Amino acid sequence: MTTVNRTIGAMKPTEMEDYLFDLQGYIVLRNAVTQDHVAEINEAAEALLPLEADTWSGHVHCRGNPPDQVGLSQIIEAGEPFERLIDHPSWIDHINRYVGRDDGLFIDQNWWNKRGPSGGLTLHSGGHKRRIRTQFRYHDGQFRCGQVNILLALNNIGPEDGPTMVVPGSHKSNVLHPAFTREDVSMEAVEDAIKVPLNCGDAILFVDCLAHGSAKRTSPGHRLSLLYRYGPHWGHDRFGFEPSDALLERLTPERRKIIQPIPPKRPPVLA
Ligand SMILES: O=C(O)CCC(=O)C(=O)O
Repeated sequence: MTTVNRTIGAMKPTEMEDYLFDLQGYIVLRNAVTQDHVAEINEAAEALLPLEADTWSGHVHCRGNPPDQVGLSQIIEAGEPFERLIDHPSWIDHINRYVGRDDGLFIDQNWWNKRGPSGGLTLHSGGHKRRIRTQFRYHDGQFRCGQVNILLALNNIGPEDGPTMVVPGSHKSNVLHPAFTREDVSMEAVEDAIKVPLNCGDAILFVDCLAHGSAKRTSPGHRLSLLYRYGPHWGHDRFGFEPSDALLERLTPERRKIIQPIPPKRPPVLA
């Protein structure tokens, strides 16, 4: 697998990254986030636990099957370490380029995920679906993708730790992957799906129409990751979550524009 090594900081997509993203539908950003920043993220997320499924801690919502499978939606509300990721210099130029700079950005889902043994995700997505929301598009020298995901590894995610798995190139497929027609769509059984192991602080950037999922974790302990899904500014939140007023007030103008690109337009409140 070709990956591009980088030092943390403002990084424009390289020609090779553009090539690989177009060809494979994903790239790996090594050392995207510092270990100190990762520690702050995990500490802030763990401080919200334990939570029962379908309960809230402030504006953060818990889903899954705690304590072993936990998804914290709207984790962006949990403090500055999450706000810093919105326009993180390790990927914001890539996101702008692959979503399409003229379109402006919106994050339509953000969550922190803790996954214990046997946790995994079956095969989903694939170019054949031709979904607009998650589409891959390149036209006249410009990428215009509907949803580009950053999945950040918050601990080491090796081959046995439930890594993300992808079918490289499947974002352009016209034909259904035969695995979709079988009952068992666990990723390990999907022909030509590959594991993408990540070290703590690495991120995989992928267009959501890439056929993907994740391997079952066979090692003890938990996989920790964070997912921000970026799309064009006219999108809306996948589950209907809305940013709190407090979050909107404390964000920088650049970050607020990505969290709420179009503020609601309402008549003035009369006294
Ligand atoms: O958790 C993973 O490794 C994959 C995430 C995923 O399937 C998704 O973003 O739809």
